[in-house]
Amino acid sequence: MTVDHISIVIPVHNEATFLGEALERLWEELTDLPTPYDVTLIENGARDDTRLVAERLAAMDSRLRVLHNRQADYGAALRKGFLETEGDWVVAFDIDYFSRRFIDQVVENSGRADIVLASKRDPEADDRRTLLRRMGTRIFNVILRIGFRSGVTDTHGMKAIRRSVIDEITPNVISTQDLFDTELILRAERNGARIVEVPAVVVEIRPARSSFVKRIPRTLAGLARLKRNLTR
Ligand SMILES: Nc1nc2c(ncn2[C@@H]2O[C@H](COP(=O)(O)OP(=O)(O)O)[C@@H](O)[C@H]2O)c(=O)[nH]1
Ligand SMILES: [Mg+2]
Repeated sequence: MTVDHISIVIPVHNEATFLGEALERLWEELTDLPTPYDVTLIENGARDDTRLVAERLAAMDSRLRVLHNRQADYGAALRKGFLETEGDWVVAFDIDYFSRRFIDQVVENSGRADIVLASKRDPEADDRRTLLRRMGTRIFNVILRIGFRSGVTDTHGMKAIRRSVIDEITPNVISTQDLFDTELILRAERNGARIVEVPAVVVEIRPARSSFVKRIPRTLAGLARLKRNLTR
């Protein structure tokens, strides 16, 4: 059980009106966390004042930093956050989905894991999202298991990754958007990384904003591309 410093990275996009309240909740969750930590928001492609709001909040709080890119891309934001932080463990959260319990589980498992995943498919998970989204998670996982012979049950939730794995694997990842982290985990798994899954409790603190249905064709095309790349 050795974690020296946790870097929390959170991609944000068009979150100007939600950011202040969400960060209040995050600070509350992190109260008395014994492990030193910092939080990095990575904003890209926002059409609202997300960047301004984020920078204003960061100016008042030494725990918080903001990174920025022009093009809207969730995966590119994660990549930047992973590469431009320094903690020996990186934890990836969404701005509407994070938990202190998960960080405690990361610390507890750090002696036997290189990656810790919060799995919505764990038998003890409590996933309170809509039926459509839960079905999507299930189908996505069947594709990973059968199409990619992966043993993990969920690559899309909260995750923590050891710095050495990030340094080794990230340069090879080509997927962007929502497949970036999936590819990183699949590659790490093939590389022998020790992956521990813990049950997720998913209660999003606001309704999902991105269209689930619109994401399907892009995700399927991305998976086909990934399959070709990984078998090459
Ligand atoms: N930097 C960045 N963050 C994004 C982008 N799209 C979504 N996000 C962030 O990713 C997280 C998940 O987005 P959300 O809309 O809740 O999607 P969900 O996966 O359907 O719940 C939130 O923190 C968003 O602000 C993007 O294009 N760029
Ligand atoms: Mg969400």
